Amino acid sequence: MSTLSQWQLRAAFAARLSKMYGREVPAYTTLVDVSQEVNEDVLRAQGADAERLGSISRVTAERHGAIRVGTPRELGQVARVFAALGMHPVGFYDLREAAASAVPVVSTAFRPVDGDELARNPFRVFTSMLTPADPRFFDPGLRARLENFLASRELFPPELLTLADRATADRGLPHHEAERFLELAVGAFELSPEPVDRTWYETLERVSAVAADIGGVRSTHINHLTPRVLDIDELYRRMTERGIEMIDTIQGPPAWRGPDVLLRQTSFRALAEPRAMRTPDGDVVSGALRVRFGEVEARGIALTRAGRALYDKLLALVDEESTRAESGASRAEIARSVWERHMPATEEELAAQGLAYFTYQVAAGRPRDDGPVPESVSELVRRGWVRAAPVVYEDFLPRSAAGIFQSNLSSEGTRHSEQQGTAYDAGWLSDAIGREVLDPFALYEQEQKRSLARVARELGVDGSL
Ligand code: OOG
Ligand code: NI
Repeated sequence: MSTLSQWQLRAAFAARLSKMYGREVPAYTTLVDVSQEVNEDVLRAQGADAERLGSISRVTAERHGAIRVGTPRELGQVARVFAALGMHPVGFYDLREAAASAVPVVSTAFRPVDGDELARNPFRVFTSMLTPADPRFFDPGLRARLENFLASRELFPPELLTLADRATADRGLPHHEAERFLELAVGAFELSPEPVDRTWYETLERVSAVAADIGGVRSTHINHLTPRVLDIDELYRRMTERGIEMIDTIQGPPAWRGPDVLLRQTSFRALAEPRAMRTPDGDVVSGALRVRFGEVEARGIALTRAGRALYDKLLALVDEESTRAESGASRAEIARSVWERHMPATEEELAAQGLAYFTYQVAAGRPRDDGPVPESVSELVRRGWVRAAPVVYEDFLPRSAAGIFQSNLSSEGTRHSEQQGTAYDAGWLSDAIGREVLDPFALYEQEQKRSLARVARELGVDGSL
């Protein structure tokens, strides 16, 4: 009897989720189709260069999803389901701080962590948890009602969790159990037909549309599923041409002449979806909610801590120059000019200044000079002994994430900023879910270091590079 390994489960889960979401939100299918057209065109125009940040088969299958849960307990259960798929919590994002309007959540991303696993299938899920204890959003009365409501619901059937734990322990599942596991896992993220209690939903909506989406219903659902595209500016143009109204910006780094770094994302608001509503008299009526949307992203090179600090500094500079904006230049134009002044414009410069991560490999057929082996990485690369390949950014950006949340909300919500927020951090999150939330920088660095150790070994260099 055949067994599905964890990556096979992950790939199957991502594919089935995609099929389900396409049924639920047809505009998602359009987005996937247009992304694929753009990717094929880029591949045709650029050849092998188009695959520097991932093979075309990886990029074509690549998706991230977003889900939202209410409690540490639910987050712990999500972590068990994703652990079965070889996905681990990486990074801590505090979206309560990252935007002007109210987003009462903290988040992490579940994803594969090692290179081979990412190459097989890089499926990741941005996962947010509501923060009812934060007094800036919830007064004590509402907090208590919300926590009671959340404690009484069950998002994941026990059978799903049992199968998940078995898959984790055995690193896979036999065929028929895999089938059952996938069915239950996809089902857990489907939109529920159960009527929504309208009064309760609206009470939470006054605080935040995200709070209502999470805590106003008795189930969870996938919020969006995001394909990866190789040219997001072109994608944006083609979607707009098709009459799909995109949000007015592409979040993240600007389009510019230098290397693509980190992550660029854009989105559109999905249409309202019919949802059954229960009125205060107990009648069930048809209503509509507009909470889900479409998003697309382009991924670039992972930046080091120093590179990220530079990115954050440039973001602040763009903000500052945009508020001054005497010239009437658009934010995108200002961003491009800021980047051209301050961001190194080649991969070599990014590497030399320690701003981005690369893996290194001894070049096949390198020039056979008789001199001693160069001792620095940059010299090895310059003289053709070693080749550098950029490490792709596998994570998210808090400011962009908050922008994505925000641009798709119909109301601003309320946040009482005079109050002190509850403190959450990666350590708190690790304790809450009973698993270590990994540091993304450490993961990239480890990959770079491993490749350098291999190069040193192959070239017979003493010590490390
Ligand atoms: C998550 C928003 C963040 C991204 O790609 O940055 C996100 C959500 O809406 O639940 O998905
Ligand atoms: Ni997203």
